[in-house]
Amino acid sequence: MRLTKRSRLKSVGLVLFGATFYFVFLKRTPDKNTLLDFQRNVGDDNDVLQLDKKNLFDPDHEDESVINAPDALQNVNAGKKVFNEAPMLNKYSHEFYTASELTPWRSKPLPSPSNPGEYGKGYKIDKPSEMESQLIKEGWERHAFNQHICDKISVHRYLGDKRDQECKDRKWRKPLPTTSVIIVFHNEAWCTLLRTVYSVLETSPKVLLKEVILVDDSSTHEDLHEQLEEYVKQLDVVRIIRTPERVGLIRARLIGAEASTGDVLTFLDAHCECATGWLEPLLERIAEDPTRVVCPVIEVIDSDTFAMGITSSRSVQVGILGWSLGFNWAVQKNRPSNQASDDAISSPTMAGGLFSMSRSYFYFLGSYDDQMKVWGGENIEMSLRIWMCGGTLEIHPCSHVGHVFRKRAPYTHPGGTDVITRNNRRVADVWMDEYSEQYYRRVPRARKIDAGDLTERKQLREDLGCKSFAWYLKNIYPDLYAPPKDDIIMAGEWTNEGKSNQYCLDSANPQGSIGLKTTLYVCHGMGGNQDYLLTRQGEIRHNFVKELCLQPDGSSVLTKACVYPQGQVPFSQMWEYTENFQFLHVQTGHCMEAVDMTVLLKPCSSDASQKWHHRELKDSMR
Ligand code: LR7
Ligand code: MN
Repeated sequence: MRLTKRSRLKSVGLVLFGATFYFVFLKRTPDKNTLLDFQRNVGDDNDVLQLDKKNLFDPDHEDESVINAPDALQNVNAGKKVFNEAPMLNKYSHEFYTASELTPWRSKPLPSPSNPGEYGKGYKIDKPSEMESQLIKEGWERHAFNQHICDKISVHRYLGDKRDQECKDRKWRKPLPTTSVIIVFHNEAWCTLLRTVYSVLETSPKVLLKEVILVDDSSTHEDLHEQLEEYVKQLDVVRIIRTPERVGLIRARLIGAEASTGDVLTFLDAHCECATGWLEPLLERIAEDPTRVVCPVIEVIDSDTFAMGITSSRSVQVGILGWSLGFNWAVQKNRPSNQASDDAISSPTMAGGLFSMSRSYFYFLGSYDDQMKVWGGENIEMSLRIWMCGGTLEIHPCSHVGHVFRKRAPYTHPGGTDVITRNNRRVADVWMDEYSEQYYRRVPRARKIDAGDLTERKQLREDLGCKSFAWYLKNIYPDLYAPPKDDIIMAGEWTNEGKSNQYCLDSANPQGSIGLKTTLYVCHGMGGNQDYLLTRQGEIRHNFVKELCLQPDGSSVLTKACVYPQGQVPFSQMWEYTENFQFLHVQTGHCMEAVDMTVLLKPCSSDASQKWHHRELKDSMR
């Protein structure tokens, strides 16, 4: 299982590698399909937001990315301006909903196990006919997932109830707030959109579901116009709102929120599937404390087979961020010992698409930055804002919602990559204080992009009396390490003399995976995969999305989790940059050598392929 996932990720890397090659050598402007692929490899700042997979976590495997649980689990940091709406539930609320009171808005047709995809199983066509192969191909092109398979699976499919027993046994306290479910989309496939809607209607208690609001962000696909309008008429809690022009997912969500009337806003992407009992845990947490923002466990729906599983509580991953402002997943170690498997888990960041938040708290906290366009950045912005301004961000292990993870965005990105970088710059400039420099170091070209007017968002931060980014680092995400200036001996890219200094050390690791082999790639001066720090402690650190350290395994040079500053730098991660420009590995006494397009650890020699020269990054102000 693990191996297949790993190797699948590797093959994704190769595809991306190809896209970059295409761009760098043919100097073509990337078109809409290669745009995101391009960013991922050269190291733009939105790479991990479009993770193709959420790797399944194996708690017994030491190589996983692991972070420490913060000490502060609760709302420890109320800002100056306090949100003082009384919670709906208090310690005297002892009444529970009965099962029949929680009857879903619509009942699910009985599943027939022989139907494709039932019980969350994947579906594969063994020997597709020529015509079928053509359909499959067209589906992938149009939606970046296997639409043909998606169409074969019932929009009512039953996922089974695979929750942990503790979750199944839970009773939910009364009264819970109502929610509006807001689903924004641009050119979504009919099968995923409708399955998202039905899964909401067929799993959400009628008493809790006020409405489902579909916000069509100016889709051009014909079926999403009258046909959809007609179709949803039969589902009387579902409404469609159309944006006047393509406004991007952030403003589309704002439009949906404005039109909604429920106590709580619940956002979902348009290719999700809610599992039994997903809503009650989210709403109960908010009813107890309206400053909690609660995410379900986001399950992977395979983009090829549409298989979907359920994660058990002990394997739930939380959201983190890297200095390039990319989002990623990690497992928390040292979870508080009194934490039960049906307790919410606090999370430093959220993926962004799936969460519930009290409507009034959403507006109290400044909703979204409406100057952010199309896609990206808003999830990190909101995560930082929640934590720094007095709220709590958490994941409830009893709430499970699937999401189709795609390898590329199937839609156009008006404004190209600059728009995403601009969104991220707005996050860095408003929320990161002096640490914004860490972002600019990773994404040097961001300095040249105009972030627009930030006055309002800075004023919001001031008005809410939010804490500093340093506070966030210390209390919420202590594992995001920024080596102090004095510890950095040299930072930038490393060219290889044997390759005429045209090729650089390259992690080929846009997703921050652990255990990948270091490679060579044509120097691009843009940081990202080619940004390395040599530290006073002797480490070669690399952080594009995650803090990683170079550590050999046999003759390969791998990116591994750093040990310092939690512990001493191990000999296996200690390097010396010699006066002959070699990277000497202290433990083995061997040197890094460029061999073809790879980097290997070899006995030291005076060969030019072992000479590495430091070069500052383009656009860098250091
Ligand atoms: O211009 C647009 N207008 C839209 O309405 C672009 C997109 N959209 C819609 C789109 O149809 C979809 O329903 O917005 C929704 C999200 O877009 P995706 O599915 O292309 O985004 P994603 O799943 O790749 O990206 C994640 O990060 C985004 C950053 O802006 C959003 O926060 C997404 O909601 C978010 N998705 C998730 O959190 C699901 C888990 C993925 C992970 C990790
Ligand atoms: Mn999505």
